[in-house]
Amino acid sequence: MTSPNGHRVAFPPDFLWGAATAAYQIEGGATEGGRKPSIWDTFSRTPGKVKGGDTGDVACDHYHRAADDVKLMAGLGLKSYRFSLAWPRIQPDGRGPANQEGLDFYRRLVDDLLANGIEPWVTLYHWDLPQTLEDAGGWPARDTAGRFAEYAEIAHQALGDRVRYWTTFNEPWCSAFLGYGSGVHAPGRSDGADALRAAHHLMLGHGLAVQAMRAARPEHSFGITLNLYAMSAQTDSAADADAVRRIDGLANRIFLDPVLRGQYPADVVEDVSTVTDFGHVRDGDLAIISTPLSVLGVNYYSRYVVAAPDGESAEPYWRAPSNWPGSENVRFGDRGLPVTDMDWEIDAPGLVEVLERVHREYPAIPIYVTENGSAFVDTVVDGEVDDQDRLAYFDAHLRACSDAIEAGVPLRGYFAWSLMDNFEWAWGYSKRFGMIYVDYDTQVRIPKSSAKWYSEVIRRNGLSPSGSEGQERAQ
Ligand code: IFM
Repeated sequence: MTSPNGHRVAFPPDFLWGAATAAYQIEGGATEGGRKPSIWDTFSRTPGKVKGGDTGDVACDHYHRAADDVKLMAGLGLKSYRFSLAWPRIQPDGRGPANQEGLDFYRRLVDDLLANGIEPWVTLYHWDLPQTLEDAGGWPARDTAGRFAEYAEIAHQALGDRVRYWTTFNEPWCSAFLGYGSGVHAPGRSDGADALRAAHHLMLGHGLAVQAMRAARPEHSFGITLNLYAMSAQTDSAADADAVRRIDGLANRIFLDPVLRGQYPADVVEDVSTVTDFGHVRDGDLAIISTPLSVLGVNYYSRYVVAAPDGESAEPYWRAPSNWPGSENVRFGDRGLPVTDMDWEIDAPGLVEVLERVHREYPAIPIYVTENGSAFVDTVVDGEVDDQDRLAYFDAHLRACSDAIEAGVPLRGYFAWSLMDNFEWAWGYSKRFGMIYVDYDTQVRIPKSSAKWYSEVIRRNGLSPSGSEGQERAQ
């Protein structure tokens, strides 16, 4: 149950307040410092793949403005900053020696964060596979898992004296199913069997990397970030309930079960049996994949409302390029709730459901919300951006976090997505998720009302009645 909006909410004293970004979405400097192309460079430069032909070549120019961006973070009072390392900056060909210039960039960033009292939280992979590894087969190829573990070791060795929090992957579902299933993300391939192979090798790379890093520094925190969805059936029919089971299996349990229980869900294996026989899974893989973790990162944005295939279709499930191999013609609906600029329904109670579910069904593990946020159309008026819609979204979801904590979920921190507007993948720069507005022509940054409000939330370690931090600060 979500608390009625409006009461005062206090968070635990050591709650970690942060904001998140990802390398390709903000850095730019695509050809600088020895960086070579990733699959997102190739994909975004391919006509028709990204809205408006946008690329991450310049993005928020964070590569040149990192020091100023850290000052902005410090001004907001962030306790932690979650960012990703660009594999093609650190190991430009995805194998072989490290690129010192790439490591130096991150070392400077980390030093700056620490000097400002901000805990660096590193994600090793946020979708930017070195193109050379994609050319060698990409994530459907088993070797990529080993390459990832090698890269993780290099990065951890170089930054492990300064960084304590290590996340292997951000949202491997997207890498596997958007990248190799429907192909709407890089590298733009569409084959259900490849998507399932990719998912397995991403998890294998995760397990191998955690083992390698933990062997070097067992005191560090190691985790993975999954994008998890609340699930509802469109109607109370048995067919819709089965459709929910299928999508829950392919969106949530296909990662949660192997990583936290060491097994694939039997019903999912059955659902995808027309697509793959899981011949790519070798003895011992699941033991590696389920290497114990210190934390689980949960990214939450919305709920899937799911309905069975249309009764008129001859074949209940058919094979086609899709995010949902084996369940291609499941239908997605809505609950008539207000939506963000992504058309995603705003469903804060869904976050409580997700957090409680993970805590109930999987082994006890500390949880962090590593992403949560919303895109809205922003306008600059007299040099200010008054994004009350985004502020309200954060307020509702933070109240949901508090409800989850009250219900006993070991939720230890929250990272707003995103620190600043950035390259929203196939949507290019057309969607703004930031608490800080970025003028892409001038690279001027403007903290929006939501940023000022969040800063107060952090300062008070809680929420005031009816989100009044925002009103107080915005006046
Ligand atoms: O921008 C993305 C981010 O890279 C991964 N999680 C979802 C965000 C919003 O779509």
